[in-house]
Amino acid sequence: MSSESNVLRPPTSEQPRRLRGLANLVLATIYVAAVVFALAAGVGWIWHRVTGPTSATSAVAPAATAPSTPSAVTVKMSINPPPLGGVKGQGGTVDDAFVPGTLTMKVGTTYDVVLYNYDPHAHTWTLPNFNINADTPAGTASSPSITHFTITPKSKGTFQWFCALPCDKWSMATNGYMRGYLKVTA
Ligand SMILES: [Cu+2]
Repeated sequence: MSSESNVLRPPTSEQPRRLRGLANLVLATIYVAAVVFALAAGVGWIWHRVTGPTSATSAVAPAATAPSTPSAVTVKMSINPPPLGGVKGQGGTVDDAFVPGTLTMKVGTTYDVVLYNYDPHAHTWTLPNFNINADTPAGTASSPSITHFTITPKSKGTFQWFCALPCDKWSMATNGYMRGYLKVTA
C-alpha cells in the first residue's frame, strides 16, 4: 500500500507544479501585455500632445488678443456740444462748459476718458491730483477734436478739475462749466 502510494505521489505532486508554471506564464503574458498597452497609450497621448498645437492655435489666438483690448471703462466728455455750443449759464447766456461737469469713478477701475471739443478754441482738462493736464485742441461743431487719456483712481475722494487756458471767465470760476469735480468712490 505504501509502495503504491509512493509510485502515485510523484505525478500528483508534479502536476500542480506544472499547472502553477502555466499560471505564472499566463500571468506574465498578461503583465507584459498590460505594460505594452500602457506604453502604447502613453506614446499615443504624447503624440497627440505633440501634434495637437495645429488644432490648438485657433483656441490660443483669442486669448492672445484679449490682453490688447483693455477692460477700461469709456467716459465721454464734450466741450460746448451742439446744438447750443455750450451750456446756459446763470444770466441765460450760453457759456463754455464741459458736459458732464462732474465725473464719478471707482477706486481701482481704469477709465479711458475721451474729450470731444466742439469749440473753435482750445481748452484743457487739468487735474493736478492725478497729474493730468489734457489739452483739447480747437475743433468745430461738425468736427470736434478728440483727446484721450486714462485714469485709474487709487483712493476715494472728491477732486477738483479745471480748464487751465483763459476762456469764458465766468465758466472758469463756476463748477459744472470750465471746472468741476471728479468723485471717486470705494
Ligand atoms: Cu476753457
